[in-house]
Amino acid sequence: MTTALYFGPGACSMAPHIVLNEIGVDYEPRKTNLAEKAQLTPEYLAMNPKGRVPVLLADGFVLTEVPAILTYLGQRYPQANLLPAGGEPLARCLEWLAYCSSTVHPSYAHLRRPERYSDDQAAYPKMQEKGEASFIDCIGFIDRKLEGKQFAAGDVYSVADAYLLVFFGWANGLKKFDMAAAYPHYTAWAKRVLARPAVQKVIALEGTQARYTL
Ligand SMILES: N[C@@H](CCC(=O)N[C@@H](CS)C(=O)NCC(=O)O)C(=O)O
Repeated sequence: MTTALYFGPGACSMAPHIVLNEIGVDYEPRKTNLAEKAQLTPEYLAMNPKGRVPVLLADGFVLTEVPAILTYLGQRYPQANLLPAGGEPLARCLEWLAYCSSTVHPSYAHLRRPERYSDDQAAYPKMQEKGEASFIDCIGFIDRKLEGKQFAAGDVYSVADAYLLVFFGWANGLKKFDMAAAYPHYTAWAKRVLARPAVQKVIALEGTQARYTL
């Protein structure tokens, strides 16, 4: 079975997209136009009934959910050294993956996808306002946690860094603040991550340069 990744440009699927490029594995990038609801076609839903990206096709099975895909790829390709082997570094890496998917991403979704959370359109503005505020709180938390750190899980770059870059881009894309002034530690870390050739390759492939220009 061909290895393939269904991704939406700039979406959370960018994290596994970066990881596939870091590993250097042969894969097919399958661009999915979320605005045109390509993730809701009968063919797509037959593959992933959740109607979301990312989807990884690899080793004869279909895998969804960013933390699962990142952990799978990290373990599957140990030579790439993208998942710490154990102890506190592995625990920290998994701690970040859980925080990103359970807290950071849903807060932003309240801003961008209020229809997921209420059928009452009158409730959207307040929900979006709170979602954005919660998301910005998360960005502040990430900034403080990255102070004095080379990478998220310790001294070595890992799958957690690929995931955290997604939210850096989303925060920068809000155009509400100067990231370097408001979030100096997150920005210093982002500069290290953005210097990686695999990361630049994915940004070019997805066409998201505007969000990652500092
Ligand atoms: N918990 C899922 C979230 C996936 C998700 O919400 N993906 C978004 C893009 S960031 C999506 O596919 N949105 C399309 C839609 O809501 O229709 C994961 O971690 O993979």
